[in-house]
Amino acid sequence: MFKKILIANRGEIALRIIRTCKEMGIKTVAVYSTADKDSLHVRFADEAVCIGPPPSNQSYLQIPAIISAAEITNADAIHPGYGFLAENSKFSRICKEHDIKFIGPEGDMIDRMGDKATAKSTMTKAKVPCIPGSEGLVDTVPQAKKLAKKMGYPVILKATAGGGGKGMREVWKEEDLEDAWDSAKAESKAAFDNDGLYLEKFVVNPRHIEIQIIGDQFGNAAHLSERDCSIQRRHQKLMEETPSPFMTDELRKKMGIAAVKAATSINYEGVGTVEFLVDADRNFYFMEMNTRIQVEHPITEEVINFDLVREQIKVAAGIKISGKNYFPQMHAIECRINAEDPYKNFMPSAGKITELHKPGGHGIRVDTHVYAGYTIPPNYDSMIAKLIAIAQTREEAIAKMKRALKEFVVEGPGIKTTIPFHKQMMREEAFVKGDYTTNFMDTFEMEAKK
Ligand code: MV4
Repeated sequence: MFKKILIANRGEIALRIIRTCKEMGIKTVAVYSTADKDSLHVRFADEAVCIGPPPSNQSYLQIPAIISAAEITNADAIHPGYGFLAENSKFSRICKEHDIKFIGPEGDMIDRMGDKATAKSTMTKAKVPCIPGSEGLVDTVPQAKKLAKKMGYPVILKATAGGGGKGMREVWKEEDLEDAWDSAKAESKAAFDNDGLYLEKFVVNPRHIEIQIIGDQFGNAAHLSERDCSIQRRHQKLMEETPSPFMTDELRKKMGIAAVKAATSINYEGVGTVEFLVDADRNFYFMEMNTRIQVEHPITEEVINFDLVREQIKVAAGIKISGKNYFPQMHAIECRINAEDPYKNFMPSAGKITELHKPGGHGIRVDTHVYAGYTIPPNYDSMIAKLIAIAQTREEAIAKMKRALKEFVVEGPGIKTTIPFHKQMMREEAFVKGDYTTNFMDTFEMEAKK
């Protein structure tokens, strides 16, 4: 097992990883930017190294500074968390060159799944159901038009380097294809310096359901059931739940088998997520694979009683998995509490938290790095806490979440949070019925403040 892990991240996920390391008897090294000098991950780690000024491209994304910090402190592994360098193939390779274990897949695996057209053709070959569309990239507008005509509109153009909706365009009729092509190409060139596009049939009103998987270094893989992440706004997830209210035992088995096939076909090592789109008839299609621990991993942990970070560290250290699949025994819902004003288009707010009360009690988990007196820096993402409610049934989980949201107090000059949004969600008819798709937020409006 590793003796010392450097955590190349900040915020709640850095704390989350440090906690598991402590339980495993592994020493920890925090890295931090000057904006985070008073952060809990710095205080809770055994050692801490300042790696630069507040902007992340000068600190949390500075590979040389992070590698130096690992070498100075004699860390034998680096956990990248999520975001920042978590899916950076170059970083994974550089860690390896320095004899530091990157807790995640090898560089080539990250590249293969990071290029969406390559990932898709890999999965097509492995017989994982994929959305009908081009085989690999499309080179010209006439080619795209020909294929779209054959499949029928609507179609969608996607950047192969994309993800998160960048460089993506829906096309509903042939006359709109050329403009969509030009703007998708320009956008992906600017964002990723890669303008490769592929084309798919557009799935109308789908659900986003992802399967958590784990693979070891010996070719074994297993699934840990699904998370429903359909409630998103501008490709940012707002809340997640498991099991999905749309799921059936039969569909879970089928999607689980497909996700395990996806993982074993590429000899996947580490924890990962296979994202699927599910249509109204419960057809499911591979969309993307994430090669990292995800923000929403705690809901899976809570319904299967399994520490994903612990198992992630174990497989990175070369320990075999049992290979058994896990099925939900409970219901869990996560609300992402962001420092954003839901009454003002989710505009980010930063500043000092002067008053904080975290909810607790039976079936409530709060993953957060904030405390009373903490100043939210403006440099990073706005998530300040994940509030998770766990119960025997979905109805009880909603009741617990409602109760916990009412207990949660985050106050400070100018600080707004998404707590009022989540309170309203817990009363929304479509949510309460579990009858929602990725289009849910398109028509959502905040009720007037009382
Ligand atoms: C799609 C789709 C419909 N049909 N592909 C959005 C981000 C990227 N990961 C893929 N996305 C989508 N791909 C086809 N063929 C609809 C979306 C999509 C979406 C997917 C998951 C969650 C939220 C979404 C919001 C808008 C569009």
